[in-house]
Amino acid sequence: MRPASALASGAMSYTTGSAFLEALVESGVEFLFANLGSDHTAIVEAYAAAQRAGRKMPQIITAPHEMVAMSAAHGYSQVSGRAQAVVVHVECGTQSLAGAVHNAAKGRVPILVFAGMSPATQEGEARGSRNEFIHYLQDVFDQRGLVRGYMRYDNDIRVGANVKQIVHRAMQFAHSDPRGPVYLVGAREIMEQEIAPVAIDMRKWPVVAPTALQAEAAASIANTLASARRPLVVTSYLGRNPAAAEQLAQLCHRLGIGVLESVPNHLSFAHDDPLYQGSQWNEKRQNLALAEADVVLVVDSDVPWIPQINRPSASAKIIHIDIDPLKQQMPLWYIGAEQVYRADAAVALAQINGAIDSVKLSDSAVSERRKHYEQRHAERDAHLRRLERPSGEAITPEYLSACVGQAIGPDAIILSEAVTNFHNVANHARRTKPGTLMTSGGGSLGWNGGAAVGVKLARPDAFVTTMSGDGTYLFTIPSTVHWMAKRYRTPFLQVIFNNQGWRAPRFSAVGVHPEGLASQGDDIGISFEPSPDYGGIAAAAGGAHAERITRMDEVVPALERAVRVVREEGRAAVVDASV
Ligand SMILES: Cc1ncc(C[n+]2csc(CCOP(=O)(O)OP(=O)(O)O)c2C)c(N)n1
Ligand SMILES: [Mg+2]
Repeated sequence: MRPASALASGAMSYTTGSAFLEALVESGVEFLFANLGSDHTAIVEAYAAAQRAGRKMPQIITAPHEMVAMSAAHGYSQVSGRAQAVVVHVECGTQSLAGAVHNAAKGRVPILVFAGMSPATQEGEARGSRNEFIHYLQDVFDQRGLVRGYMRYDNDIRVGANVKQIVHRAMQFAHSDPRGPVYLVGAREIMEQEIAPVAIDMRKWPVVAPTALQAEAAASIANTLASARRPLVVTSYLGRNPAAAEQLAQLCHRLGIGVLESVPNHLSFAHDDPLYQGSQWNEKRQNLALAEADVVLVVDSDVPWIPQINRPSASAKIIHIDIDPLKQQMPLWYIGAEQVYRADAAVALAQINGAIDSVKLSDSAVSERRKHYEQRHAERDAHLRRLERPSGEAITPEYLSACVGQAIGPDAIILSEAVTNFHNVANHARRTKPGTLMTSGGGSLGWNGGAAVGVKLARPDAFVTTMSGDGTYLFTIPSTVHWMAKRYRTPFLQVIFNNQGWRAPRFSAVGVHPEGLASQGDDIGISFEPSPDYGGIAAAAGGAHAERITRMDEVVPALERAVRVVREEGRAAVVDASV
């Protein structure tokens, strides 16, 4: 490394904080989702100096709540693949990131989180030494331990001299498979330390190249699929990489393979493709396609089935391809696969497609398989359309989901956090393109609002819609979300399935105690009566357009008004629908 004289010239004082910000710019960070505190003096000062000097900096996005900051970075990363920075206040700001840390880890979403640490001196030994009472209270023994179980990498910036290398190493972890969040901390005196600028050659900090199958493995999988009677692919998120979705479509069309999405967090296969066999969530029934398959290829899935309810037949051969086939962060995990491969889905599927060229295919077998799956697809489609039909006055989740899908069009992005209506969104919003339907990938509710802001920052031209439960809407911290949506001009449509509270905990209780007392309809602490004015919260915080609807005939006009407001007025809109 050589000193970069250009960086030093004219600098008032070049600190670890200055170098940290420069490293973010070098690694392509556009936004810094920030919730600042007394630990960030060096960063704030360096930022102001850089602005004064006209140097490029990430844009600061003020996030009044850390959970929303991290969810926004999560959304940004989901549609761009690129980690943004989240800056939070010492240990308590880290705790306020809350379940967004879980979501990023489980969803394998790259994000760089930085938190300061309480000053390490108290008598003025170095610039940044303790000068506020809070520095005594915020000093803890293991700040990184708060999130270590979720981070791909965590480190303490112990000296300023190599802070850039530490940031770039953290980013390598974040962007290399299995991707995910990373966490850096630095004490105030270290961030304030004056250092010599260091020039970084970004060609020397690449992401780890994707892993391929061994050539024999690709040929063996191609042969097994080609000679199967009922081959089925089960996936949950290979579509987060559109190239993998393309390869999957090619493979399935060529061989007549059905596709089942299990607890999908990214659309992986066009829902109108005749080979598409639907999705499975928490439905308490055996999936027919899974039961009938003799070869099941599981690619990129954390929960391909829930064996207590739904599983492949005992004689089915299971092949598993995943970048993290051991699920190293899950204490209990096995699916009975006979062949397991660690590989990138897009690379592996392209290899299998390549290997098919040298497999002798039986045209009649391929066309029989295709016909079988097409028939099943058509039956499913007819069934879904029957469910979507309006009947009576009340709004059904199926009808609402279908209407939303139509009102926003095929290119709009849906962020679904619909909980007991996850399957209704997946089944009836009729998405056809990878990238147009996603969930958080985790289970800590409250991602969708912040994520919508992040998705809009990454893709300003996209129409973004969130579909969530009423309970989940409150988990998003809507006052913060809608203030940010207004301030940063990231309008989106938020559709709420209002079923007067939390339905999922009742389902869970009844699932374990079918004849139990909770099943008998008593209030078990899950009702949101009296119903909050959900749209009113967003209107007060961010001037959002608010609609509250209770009848079937109100759905289409309300959605049309809301879509128009988002598109033409650039304001967010909330449609609170009683279901
Ligand atoms: C942060 C967090 N807290 C609690 C839960 C447990 N939980 C799972 S579903 C649910 C209810 C969600 O309510 P709502 O969004 O209204 O969906 P509904 O169950 O009514 O479909 C709760 C509290 C969770 N998953 N995440
Ligand atoms: Mg609810």
